[in-house]
Amino acid sequence: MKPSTHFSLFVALFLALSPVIVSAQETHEINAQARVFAPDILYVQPGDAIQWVNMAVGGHDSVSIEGLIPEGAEPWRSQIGENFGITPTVEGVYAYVCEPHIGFGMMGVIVVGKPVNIDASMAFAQEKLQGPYRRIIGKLLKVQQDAKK
Ligand SMILES: [Cu+2]
Repeated sequence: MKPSTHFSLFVALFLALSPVIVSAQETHEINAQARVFAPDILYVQPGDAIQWVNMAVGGHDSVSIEGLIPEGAEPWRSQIGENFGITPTVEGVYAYVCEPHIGFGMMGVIVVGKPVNIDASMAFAQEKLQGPYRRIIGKLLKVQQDAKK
């Protein structure tokens, strides 16, 4: 084949695949229910969008837990009652709480790609977290166990 034929094939292949690449980014919803997030553990791929919905009824927020997101990732804090979204690209485990309902254990974990920081997150949670924040440890444990399967 001539080099120009190679190039044409490459262009044709790229055009054929590019819609697939774009549509591979999914949007995932986390539904704020009475005192829980559903699902409370969510697995996504880097670049996927995450939306917290139904936040106004009951007055929920989503606040990342300091020390429990991957290094280099952006922490977040939504307004109470606001539907809110993030699109994390840094791989790893992210933990968050609903501050008004933290006493009910209203919190969750998002795993972006592989849970590369799960052991460090678990160690941090066990050493540093106080009071109701410690209820995230059970969810981290589940992620840790799933990662070993
Ligand atoms: Cu809440």
